[in-house]
Amino acid sequence: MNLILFGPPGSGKGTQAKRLVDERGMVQLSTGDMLRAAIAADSPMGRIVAPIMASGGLVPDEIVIGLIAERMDEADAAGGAIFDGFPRTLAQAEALDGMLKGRGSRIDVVIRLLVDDAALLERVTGRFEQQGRPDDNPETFKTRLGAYNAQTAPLLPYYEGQEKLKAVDGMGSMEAVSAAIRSALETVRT
Ligand code: B4P
Repeated sequence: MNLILFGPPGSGKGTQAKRLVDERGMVQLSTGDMLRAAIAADSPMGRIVAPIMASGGLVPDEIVIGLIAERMDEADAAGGAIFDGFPRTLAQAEALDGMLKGRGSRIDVVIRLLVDDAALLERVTGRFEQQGRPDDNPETFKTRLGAYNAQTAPLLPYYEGQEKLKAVDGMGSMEAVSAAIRSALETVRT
């Protein structure tokens, strides 16, 4: 099964992706984690993306599409992938569909995590205080939420048109959200 975890920044995509990996043995493909690893390694690409991420903007499509393309073999080997934080633009969604089609595969379901803006701010502020991730400060968070609303939320009709979208209440505890995702996945035919 290939699934997309979809939602605004701080909605719990990464948190739930890791739980799904533990439960189902799928592979997590997180563009956010890949970009942070490139920054930590101080690679040429990391140096390009660091200021973009720190400002709360989206990294150029060609960079994140390239990162996902490099990791598609892992998804094949694991029998499916959890796309976490990707796609975030229509160009990324179309590229992903093309890559999967070329491998005789497809997205089976898009899980949309519903969390209100006040709870998002509370979560990322909490993480900022604990971990100091530069893009979690309240000002940058506003930019990230703006990017989500302007560039990523317009993908919802794309997946609705493909009848792949399932909304899940993301406001509960991590366990409650995992349980809701589990029930949503039970209804997916692959
Ligand atoms: P990401 O790394 O994808 O980060 P995110 O959207 O903030 O996080 P996520 O929704 O995964 O939240 P998490 O589980 O961590 O992106 C970071 C940046 O990378 C972007 O702004 C962009 O610049 C760049 N980028 C990444 N992918 C890109 C792409 N495809 N195209 C262009 N640019 C891209 O949870 C957040 C916090 O909430 C944590 O502290 C967690 O513990 C807490 N939490 C989670 N679930 C909770 C729950 N149920 N209750 C209470 N707290 C909870």
